[in-house]
Amino acid sequence: MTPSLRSAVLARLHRLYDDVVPLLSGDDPSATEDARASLAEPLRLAVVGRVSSGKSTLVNALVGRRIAPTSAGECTRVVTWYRFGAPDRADLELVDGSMRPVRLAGQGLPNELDVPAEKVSRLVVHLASGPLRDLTLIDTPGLDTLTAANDAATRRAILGAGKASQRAAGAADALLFLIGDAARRSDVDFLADFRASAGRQSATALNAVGLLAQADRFGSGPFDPRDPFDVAREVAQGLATTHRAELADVLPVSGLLAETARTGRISESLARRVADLAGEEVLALSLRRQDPALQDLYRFFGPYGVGAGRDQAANGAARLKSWCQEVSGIADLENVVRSRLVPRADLLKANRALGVLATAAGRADDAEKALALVETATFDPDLHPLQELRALHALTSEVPGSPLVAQLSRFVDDPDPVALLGIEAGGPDELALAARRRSAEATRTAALAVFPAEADAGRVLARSYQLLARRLRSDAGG
Ligand SMILES: Nc1nc2c(ncn2[C@@H]2O[C@H](COP(=O)(O)OP(=O)(O)OP(=O)(O)O)[C@@H](O)[C@H]2O)c(=O)[nH]1
Ligand SMILES: [Mg+2]
Repeated sequence: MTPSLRSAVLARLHRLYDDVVPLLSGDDPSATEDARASLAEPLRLAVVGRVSSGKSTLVNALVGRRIAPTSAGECTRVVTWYRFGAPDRADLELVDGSMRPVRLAGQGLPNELDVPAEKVSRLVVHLASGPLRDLTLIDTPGLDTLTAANDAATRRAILGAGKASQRAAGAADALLFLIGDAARRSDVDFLADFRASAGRQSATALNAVGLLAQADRFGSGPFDPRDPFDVAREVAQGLATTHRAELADVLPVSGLLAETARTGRISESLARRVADLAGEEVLALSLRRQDPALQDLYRFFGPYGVGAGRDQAANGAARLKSWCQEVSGIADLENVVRSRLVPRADLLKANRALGVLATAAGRADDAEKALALVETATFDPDLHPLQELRALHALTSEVPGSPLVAQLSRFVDDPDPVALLGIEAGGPDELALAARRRSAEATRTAALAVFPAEADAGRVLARSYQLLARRLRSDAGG
């Protein structure tokens, strides 16, 4: 999508908000105001999963700093936003609307807040950390916890308040969803709710990336000859296939090894202590897990990292650090975020903002009028890129092998319309003719398609080519 198409999407949405918001008097404006404001912000990526699944550890790895407290017990109690900003600071937003600063203890947040969690709506942390420039990370309390209030806080923040049917969508544009060795029923229900939370506009799976967290703990322990990451990769592939409709992908990661590598934990002396364990037999080493003198090593590297990291550590801290980073899988995760989510940020935000407005329009006094405005905008050429995104999501989850996936992806991601037509060069008339031909082909594909998602994608694509032909002609002054 070219920058001008992107700004046309945003401009059309602002016009729609201008038209619809006056019809919503009497409705709580916070969700619509927030969705509109988010159009000017970086992508909001929420990290969600069960209690102690490793969410905060992963957030630290992604931010490159040990900012979020982590612990073996239930730890994160309030939804915490990590945004770009200087100087570093943290503020609690309380339910009553007031704000309260939080002192950053050393580098990180304090383990305990001096306000009860139920009085907090969220904690907002500003950090001058490079990765946050184009990404706001949202760490959440665990789902399915014994503490129902924590689970509820996450659902409110990510899915929005109220009953599922009348919910204003929550605040996240995309999700990293941590799963264990198998997705439980409740995980799948949550993901289905996330899809539904953006309203009927969002039949999507591509904005929820699954993570098989703590991949270093897979396999059956120190005597298992298989590498835990190999086991995790296999499990992840199975889960990705089973949950194609809910998750864009499932990637094995070790948040712990990534956090340890990236937050300055590995000094030369620490590496030497790991290397000194080189002579230990597997059995002796596994018995030493309880040794108080080694507790920090096990906390930083986990049993797999200590065992397999010994040889690496013999070559010094830098080698141990890069090994931890490589095996952790964090680079693959960042690659997915940087190549699939961040470039689509405007579309994902616009899609959510449209969904939020559509939900609110249904509650307006004159709902018929408000919904008609939304409907008209939805099919406006300026918002066609949202149709492309929606069709691409449905197609990728239902018919991933379809030849239309590549074509639709190019419309969504590729800024060069000439490249889209697959011809080297030509005058505007020739290009417009090629675009019209492609449109006719897509219409034929739609007519012959067996799967509804492919038929829909063909129709959307036919219009994409037509709009492209129109733009090429108008660029040429025709
Ligand atoms: N071996 C291993 N341990 C991990 C990994 N990630 C996290 N842990 C450990 O698991 C425990 C929980 O990690 P957290 O990051 O606090 O988990 P969380 O999901 O934020 O937990 P809550 O905030 O309580 O929901 C901590 O003791 C971490 O050190 C990992 O990738 N590998
Ligand atoms: Mg946590």
